[in-house]
Amino acid sequence: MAYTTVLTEIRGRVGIVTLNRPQAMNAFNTLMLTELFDALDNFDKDENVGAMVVTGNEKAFAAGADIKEMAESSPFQMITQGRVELWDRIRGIKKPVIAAVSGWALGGGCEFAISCDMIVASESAKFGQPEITIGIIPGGGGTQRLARLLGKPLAMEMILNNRTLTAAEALQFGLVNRVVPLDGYLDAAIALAEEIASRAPLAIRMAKDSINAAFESTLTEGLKTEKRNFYPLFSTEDQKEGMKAFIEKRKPDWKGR
Ligand code: CO8
Repeated sequence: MAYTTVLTEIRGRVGIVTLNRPQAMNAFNTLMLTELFDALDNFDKDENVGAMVVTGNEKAFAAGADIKEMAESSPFQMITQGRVELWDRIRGIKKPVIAAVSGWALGGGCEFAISCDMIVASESAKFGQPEITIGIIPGGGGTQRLARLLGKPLAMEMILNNRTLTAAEALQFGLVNRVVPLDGYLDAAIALAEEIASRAPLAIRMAKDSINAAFESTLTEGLKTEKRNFYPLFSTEDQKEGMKAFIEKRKPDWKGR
């Protein structure tokens, strides 16, 4: 597929999408968002892909929504053009998505990164929600996800007062999985994705769905979702193979069925 604002490649069983608007600090215009989610949807359907990595460049993961594109918009246009809804497409991706973040992850860039399933950051990564400085608030889920991930006081400070988190702070507060030197962050993200992609595909899918339920529901509802995802795995060849391989002291050969 020929995209103009993202680059795609498959390495091993990992689908990689690179945001590619360096002249605009990878700000998300409508085209880049559409191409990003089309690429992720295609990888999601591709049996040769087990996990995905989304990255930017060393200076910027993404500096948010494209301010120039929306500067003159009315509320009516913001609604009818469906730009805000585009961000929700990340919730439809069933395979694990890892954000490999270096440099700025601001506004929608931070919101997209925290919508992914895991984040591997370079030492230079910086996370922030500067919308308040341009007279708006986050619209891609930042108020909800940061409050859940970081708690109220820090989410308030980031969103109300443009507090930026360094990579070290993001690690300390549990926003990212690991911080890696600049020259290795992308390889580290791909290695993590490759490891996850080597595991039983259906169980990975059920695990992601179950963990996400923890952010959507009460404990009782979430536990029901976990059970709904747990029992059907006993009808898969991979469950039989996984347990047999354990007993026979060998590596399992996953079939994804
Ligand atoms: N939108 C459009 N262009 C941008 C953006 C952006 N978000 N960020 C940077 N650029 C452009 C600059 O305008 C500049 O272009 P030009 O060379 O034509 O002047 C180019 O990228 C390089 O940027 P700088 O010269 O500013 O580079 P610096 O290294 O000095 O600064 C920063 C880098 C700190 C990243 C700075 O560019 C900046 O602060 N950017 C804006 C960050 C921001 O406010 N983000 C929030 C945007 S709003 C948002 O994300 C809301 C999400 C809501 C989701 C739903 C919406 C539909």
